[in-house]
Amino acid sequence: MAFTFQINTDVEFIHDENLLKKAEENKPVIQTRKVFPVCIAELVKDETQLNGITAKQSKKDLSQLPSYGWKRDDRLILDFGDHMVGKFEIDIDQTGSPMDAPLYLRIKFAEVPSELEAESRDYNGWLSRSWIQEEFVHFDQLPAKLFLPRRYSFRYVELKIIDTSPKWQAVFSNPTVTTETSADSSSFKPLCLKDEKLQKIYNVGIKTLADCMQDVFEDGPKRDRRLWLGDLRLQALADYASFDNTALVKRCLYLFAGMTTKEGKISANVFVQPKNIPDDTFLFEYSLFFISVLYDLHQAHPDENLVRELYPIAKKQIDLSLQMFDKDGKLIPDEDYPVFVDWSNEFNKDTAGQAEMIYVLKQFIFLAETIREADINFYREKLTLISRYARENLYRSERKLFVTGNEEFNIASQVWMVLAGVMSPEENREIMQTTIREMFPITGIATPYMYHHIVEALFQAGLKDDAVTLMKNYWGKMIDLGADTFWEAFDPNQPDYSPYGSPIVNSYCHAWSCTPVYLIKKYLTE
Ligand code: RAM
Repeated sequence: MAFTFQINTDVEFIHDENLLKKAEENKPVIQTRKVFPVCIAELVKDETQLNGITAKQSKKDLSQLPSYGWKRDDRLILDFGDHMVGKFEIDIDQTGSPMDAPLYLRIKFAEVPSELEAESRDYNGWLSRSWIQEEFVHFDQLPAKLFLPRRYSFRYVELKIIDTSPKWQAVFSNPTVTTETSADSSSFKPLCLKDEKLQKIYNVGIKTLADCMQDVFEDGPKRDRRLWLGDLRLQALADYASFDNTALVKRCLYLFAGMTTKEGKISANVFVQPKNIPDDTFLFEYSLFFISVLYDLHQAHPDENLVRELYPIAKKQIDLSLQMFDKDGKLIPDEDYPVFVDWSNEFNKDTAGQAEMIYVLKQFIFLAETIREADINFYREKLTLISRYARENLYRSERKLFVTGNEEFNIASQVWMVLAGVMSPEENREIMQTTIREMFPITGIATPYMYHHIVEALFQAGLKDDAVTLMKNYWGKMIDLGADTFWEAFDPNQPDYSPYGSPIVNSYCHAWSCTPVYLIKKYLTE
């Protein structure tokens, strides 16, 4: 894992108030719902489940909750039965002698059971420990209502009694979550699939997407809780295949379009609280994917006016990226504007980046044609040049694979060149068949983001069975390990792997993993 922080505080941004007003006009209504736990749970060891831990129903009966007294070191784990995003409250009283000391409580929210076993003091990862969903509260008087104003992402809530006093115990009642989402399920009809495993994958994908649909398409409701362009692209595709909330996609496009750098570059992510703020992080293809999101939206719901309105911003991304290609059409990577492709930095990304440019340039030319732009020959010529460079210099016909960097052959190069449609359909098929033969089972990839692109490339190359098998082996395995929503990171070869060294900061409901919703609808039902 080697995604690194960027600090670019000297970058100047512009705020286009006209575009940001449109982002505001497309602000979604947040739907709320009251949800109650399904049982009191306890943790048990289970090697078949994530990190070797699962939660099972306790002998304590939830309906009797107000009759139980809780003392020092007791742990009450409430299981809400499914993944929740929302605000938690519970009534607290006491039983026994008068309250001769305060109640001191620790409250933990966990998306998966193993988060409850991890102690925050042991966390030493590179991501902020402030993401750990844990609070400490004192109550000087009871009865009282505990209402936590923060929105949490969880299935389990643990109330650990740090102390009462030997004379009295705490009593809990009415635990409730008010869930929040901007996904409107009322008019959405989920797919019914014959294949049971695919149906489960699809259902969990829908839940993942819905829980990430908030004021913007968040990447993860636990973390980072913001709008990332790379995640948005995939969420929007899954959204058209399900809830079809186009206003939310438009809102996100306007947010990125309304806050570029002075030179016109789009940030990799933006914040919308306490006000609209672009992050000072830039990724080569995340900026370019602004074009892909606009293209995909236009495919799903043609809107020439929107394309015309956002075209200058789209064009700027292409123009800035074209400056990174030499006269032969070769991408010269810039470490200040890195090609992302995947979190791993253990492989060379130059060829994948070259392919991503081709992929987006084609979409850009389509958009330019849509609005009858006069001056697009320049871009057509660039597309020819960059594609020719890929075919003539990066393709090794004797191996039926693309090379990258210093004679390296990796999976990302093949996948992105296939998605970019650089070679003929027959050659694409050969490339993916060679990839399966030489690079499967996949190693060193831990993001559903990269797995998504591998599966889609298999579908595009006509290898439907292989695509379905990979989808089942990857997303299906998360379900086997207990997933209610799909995870930010998962390496099937080492299921316990966390990019941060501890599950407590992993996001177990992460947007870029919801794509089976799109893949199943597009490639298996249409
Ligand atoms: C992480 C998040 C986000 C992703 C970036 C690149 O911070 O998981 O979803 O897009 O990496």
